Formats: sequence, C-alpha cells, structure tokens
Amino acid sequence: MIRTVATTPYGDQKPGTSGLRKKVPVFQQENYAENFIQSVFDSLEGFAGTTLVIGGDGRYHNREVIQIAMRMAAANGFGRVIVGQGGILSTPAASNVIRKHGAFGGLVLSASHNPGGPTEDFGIKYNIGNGGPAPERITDAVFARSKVIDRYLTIDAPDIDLDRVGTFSLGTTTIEVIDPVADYAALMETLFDFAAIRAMFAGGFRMAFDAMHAVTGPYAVEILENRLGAAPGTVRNGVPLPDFGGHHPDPNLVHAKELHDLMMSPDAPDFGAASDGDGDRNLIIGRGIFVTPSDSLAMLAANAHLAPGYAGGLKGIARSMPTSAAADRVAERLGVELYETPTGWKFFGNLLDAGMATICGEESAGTGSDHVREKDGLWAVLLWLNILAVRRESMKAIAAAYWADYGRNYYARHDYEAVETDRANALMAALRDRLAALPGTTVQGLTIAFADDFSYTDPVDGSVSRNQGVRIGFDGGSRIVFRLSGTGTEGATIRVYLERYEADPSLLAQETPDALADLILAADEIAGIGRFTGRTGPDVVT
Ligand code: VG1
Ligand code: CO
Repeated sequence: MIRTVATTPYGDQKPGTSGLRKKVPVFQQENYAENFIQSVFDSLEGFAGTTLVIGGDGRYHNREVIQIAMRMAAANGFGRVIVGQGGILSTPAASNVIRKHGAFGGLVLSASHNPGGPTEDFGIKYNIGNGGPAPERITDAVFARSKVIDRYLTIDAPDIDLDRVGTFSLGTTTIEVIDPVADYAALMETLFDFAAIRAMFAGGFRMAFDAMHAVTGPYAVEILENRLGAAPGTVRNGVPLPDFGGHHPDPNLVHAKELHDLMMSPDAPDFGAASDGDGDRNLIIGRGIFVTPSDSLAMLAANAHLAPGYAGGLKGIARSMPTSAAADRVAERLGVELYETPTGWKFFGNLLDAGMATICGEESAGTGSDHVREKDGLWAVLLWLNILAVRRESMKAIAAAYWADYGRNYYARHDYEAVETDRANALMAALRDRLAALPGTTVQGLTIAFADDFSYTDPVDGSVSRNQGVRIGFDGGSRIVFRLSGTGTEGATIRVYLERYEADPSLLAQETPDALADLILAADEIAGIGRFTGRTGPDVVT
C-alpha cells in the first residue's frame, strides 16, 4: 500500500518568518505540497510510531493538503495522527494539542493574517515537540532537503471523513479526529478566573469580538459566549470561511476598521478585540481607546499577577527587537530579565522551555506565555478580561494609570507593501553600507546615538541569527527600525518601526502621528524610502 513517488525539486521552498507561504496556485503545482512535507519528514529523526498533529485555519486548500499530509504521515511511519475536526486547529490550539498529547510535532496549515481563496495565500509550518515553531536549524535543513528531493512516500487509501470526531485507520496508522476547541478551552480555564469574568459579564459588561471569519470563531463562541456568558452576538464574523469572507484576516486598524469604529462610537461596548486567520494574534481596543500591541504586552505583564495562572509572578519577559521598549520598564520594575529576540515566535521557544521567560510579545499583535509555544490571540483577550474583572476600571483608566506610572512609548509601524524586490533590497543594502557613518550625525534635529544590524545569540543554545533588522537609535531613546518582511508572497514589504519615549506627564495624551512626526521624516531622510520605492507614504500604518 505504501507508494514511493518520484518527484523533482522546486527551488523556492524556503520557510520564512513563520513557515512556507505561497499563493494557492503555487501550492497546487504537481507535488508542491508533497515535496515540502516530505522535506520536513526527511529532516526529522526518530519519529517512527510517534504522534503527529495536523490542523489548519480552514482557508482555501486546507482540506486537500490535510488529506495529503495524513497519507504521507502514515506512509512515513507515524503511529498516530491527531487532526482537528473539519481540518481546523488554531495555531495556539495546535501547539497545546502537541504538548498535551505528547506528539512528536505538528503541521500547521496556515498563512495566518494573509488573505485566503483560490488565488490568495496558503502556508505550511512545522512545529516541534515543545509545541513551538521549528527553530532555524530545522527550517534550514528542510530548505536544503527540498532542493534535492527526488521522491516522497504516500499510501493508497480513500479520504478520511474529517467532519466526524472519531478514530480511523490509514494503513497501520491511527487517525484521531478530535474536537478542535475542547483541549484549548480546558487549558484556558486553568489560567484564568472564569468565575470572576462570568460575574463581570452577568453584571452588564459588554464586549465585541471580531473573529474575521477565521479560525477563532468556534473557540470564541465556546469560551466567551457559552462558558463566560457574554451576550449572544458578542462574537462577530464567527463562522470560518475559506476566503475569510473576502477580507484580509489581519486584526489591525485597517482590516478591523469596523470594530475600531464601533469602539470609538458613542454606544461602544466596554471592550473590543479581534484575532487573525490562525488565531495567534490579538487586537485590543477599549471603549474610546486603542492600545498598541507593544503597550498591551507591557500592561499585561504589569498586571498578569491578577490572573490565577500568573499569581506567582513572572520569570522574565521577552519581546522581539522591533517591539517597543515599554515592556522593558515593566521587567525592570518587577526585577526580572528582559530578552530581546529577532522577529518571529520561534525565537521565544528556548527561553520558555528553559523557564527564563513567562510572557512574550511582538509589536505585530502577538502576545503569549509559557502555557503553549505559540502566540495566542484569545489568551491575550482572556488575560485582559481577567484583569478588567479584578480591577473594575475601564481600559482607558488602566492605560492612563499605566502611562502616568511608567511613561509612554509612542509607537507606530509603517508598511510599504509589494515593493519591487530589487528596490527593497537596494534600500536595505544602501542603509547597511551607511551604518558606520551614521552615529553622531543629526537628522531632523535628532542626533543618532547608534546604528547597527541586529544580531541575536540565543542564550540557551548559543545559536546566532544575524541581519535581523537595522536599528537607528537617537539620543533620548527614540528609535527607528528597518527590516524586510519574511511572510509576504508578493514582492517585498518594507517595515519601518518608529518609537519615542515620553515621560513628561503633560505630554502623555498626544496623537501618535504628532508624537512621531519628526521620526517619520527622519526615517525617509535616512533610508531614502521615497527615492528607492517611488512611494509617497506607507500602505498600512499600525
Ligand atoms: C510578521 C510579523 C512577526 C510575526 C510573523 C508571523 O512577520 O512581523 O512579528 O511573528 O508575521 O505572524 P514579518 O516577517 O512579515 O515581519 V503570523 O500571525 O503570520 O503567524
Ligand atoms: Co497568525
């Protein structure tokens, strides 16, 4: 029954920040998904007879690739495959299932916040036994293997009915189709005070959660409405659709504009949130106030002890390099270490495994903790709800008190999307060439204190990751970071991260664009964004 199928390599299967992402038609090429999945299996050792978890965010092409992956897992010798019903598992839920069921690893099929549909994006990511994204050591091996692969293994068998929970067989391999929500909801109940949150909702607290027709719908309905008693309808766009209803499942102020407008309107509920395609990101908006992801990370860290799962305090805090330094001040106050890592959740895994950090976050709306090894959108929402239930203050009051106490890191990210790859590379190369000459010079009245290309040495295994983004630091603590996205599927995306720290109590309530005006001009002057790209402004500001 096991068949060896001859194949030829594709040269473009290099995993990016978070797995392999390509347009659906690319994945539909003959043996394209098969090549990549076999390259993953060929880069692993010792999985015979063990368990593999498979699930995805429900986007277009999800079910087809799940059937392929199950057959290949069986043919390659996995003893058991656990798959979410309907092919669904959010990224954090998959991480939890891997850990809870002692799996060898998992395949997460998602292109996260990228749009879905027949001509949109698809992706495959491999997660290791700790539940987290494979480290670079493995993704590099997978890419190397994909360039020489000449065969894959599969098994002749009919499709598995993914819509029925139960146990099936593929050859000698057991396939378990599980409820995708149950294990995850049970984990959340161990971390948060559900009774207190339920009492808050019973007392009239109102919330809007936008699942963006992506994977969090069923999770949010079960947890927020069924278990916590939030009013029916709290979860909006709660049915996962293969094309996300034609929208971009990216929970930012551009793509979740409807939620933002609601939260700024006179009849706004008390709390608003959204998540992305695969459920690992979070957008947090209070009534009349947007909290940046960097600030949310810092505020969650400062208040985490109010939730039962974190009552014992934090071991450390980790943030990606472009994330604002707000969390650094919280770590300092708590007397714990702050780790600065390259962009991408895979760099947090070692710190979490080693017990060096408890809470991690990224400016891109990713926040999470050591409960799993992925960022976790609903987790962040529930931690906020727990804090609100204990403090009994509005988001606005909590944020104002936080800024008064710690100062405020004004922050924005400007994205220039689908830039011609050559132009984006030329911009970065020119910037890197000038780094040594920049310190001491003045731009827009700001004096450059340092300029470097971020390099990270993992404190646990000593591995080094270079060229992770250009940092320009100014006297007084302001900062601009430039890097190219590693998740896009069209041209290049230039990300410019802008940050200014303000401690003056009379200057804590500015509009962010005003607070960052000089840095925005300085970024263009230093990198020549307009000159290299021909663009007059960013496509997306978050
Ligand atoms: C982006 C974000 C990064 C995040 C990654 C995956 O990467 O900047 O912080 O970890 O997406 O998120 P990049 O390389 O495009 O900047 V998700 O929600 O796609 O799994
Ligand atoms: Co995501």
